[in-house]
Amino acid sequence: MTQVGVKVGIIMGSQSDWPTMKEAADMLDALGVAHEVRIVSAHRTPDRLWTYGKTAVERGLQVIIAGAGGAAHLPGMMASKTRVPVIGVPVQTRALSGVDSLYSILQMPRGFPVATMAIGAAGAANAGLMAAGILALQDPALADRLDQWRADLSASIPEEPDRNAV
Ligand code: RP5
Repeated sequence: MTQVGVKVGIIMGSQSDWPTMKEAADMLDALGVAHEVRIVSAHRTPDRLWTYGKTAVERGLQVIIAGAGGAAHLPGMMASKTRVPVIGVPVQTRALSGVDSLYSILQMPRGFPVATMAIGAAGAANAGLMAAGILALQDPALADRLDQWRADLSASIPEEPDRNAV
């Protein structure tokens, strides 16, 4: 279903990717960025991938966050289908710890870039921040919220470690 005004699409290859990709959604929620969330698999639902990519521009999407694991072709295939910038999140896998996902997403051929994040939850959270940063270029209120979020994070870091922590 098309939602008016949604500029960020979060897509993932499987329901099993949600615990990771939720980090991106949570970050966007924290920054007040409307987004949609879909399961779009390069291998299991290729027609869905094609339609999503083909309609992304006309639907007003400005950033797509794509997470997948293993033979993680979703971000790259989406980048092939639309000029909307794609941020790739390598989901951590059990067999190869996500190195397979990372390489699958990172090694795009010249001409079709995917902005690849770190493996797993940190990468997904950073994808949300990256998407917000891109939108903030044209949205001063969002820019203020992002600046505040960054300042709050910096302020939360103690100058000295807790020596009793284990
Ligand atoms: C990929 O295969 C998905 O992105 C997921 O990370 C992985 C495993 O999917 P499931 O078998 O858990 O559905 O397409």
